[in-house]
Amino acid sequence: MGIFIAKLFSHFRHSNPARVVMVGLDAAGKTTILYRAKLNETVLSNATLGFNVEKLEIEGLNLTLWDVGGQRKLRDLWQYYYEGANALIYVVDCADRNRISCKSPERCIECARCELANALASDFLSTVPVLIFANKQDIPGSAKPDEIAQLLGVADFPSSRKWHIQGCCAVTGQGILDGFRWLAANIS
Ligand code: G3D
Ligand code: MG
Repeated sequence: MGIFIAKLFSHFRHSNPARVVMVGLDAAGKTTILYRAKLNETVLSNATLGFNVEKLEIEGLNLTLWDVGGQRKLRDLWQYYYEGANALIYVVDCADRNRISCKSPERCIECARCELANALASDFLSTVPVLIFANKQDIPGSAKPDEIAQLLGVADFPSSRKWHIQGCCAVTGQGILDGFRWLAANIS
């Protein structure tokens, strides 16, 4: 009986890949992360004007990873990708200190902190785990994951929210697999 259930479960895992949506400001490194995870290569990317999507298998987790363009005029479109999402990946350029947090009491449409808050306000994302890639750790002076936690205000997340900040460098791949391991362990 146990073996039957395990087979059934693995069948469903195989046939129903998790839907993972990846957003973040333009030039944060989303497309570089997508192809690092898919091909283990650095792929030269132009600004993503729509989206890129790839099927991946990482740590036994089958997923469809949507990399959605992050330019300002495209961010209103992020909400259309959230329905049915099983997880959100949010990518931050830790070297671009001017755009991490605006410190304004109002939500702006310029900084990573406010755009993350806008995203997490979606009903479709209310219960999904959030993996934050603190990218570009190779650049001297970039904010470390602890500082990113503070700048993004993760302490204000509801206690029910599963979240993790993973320092990484998409061009070398450092930290990327660790991030997806956390996702595989926390996605339902
Ligand atoms: P986006 O998809 O979020 O818009 P991209 O971002 O993946 O297109 O990356 C934007 C630029 O940042 C690219 O450089 C890319 O090589 C670079 N980049 C991505 N990740 C890292 C990283 O971890 N470290 C460093 N140093 N650079 C990174 P170009 O020059 O092609 O614009
Ligand atoms: Mg891109």
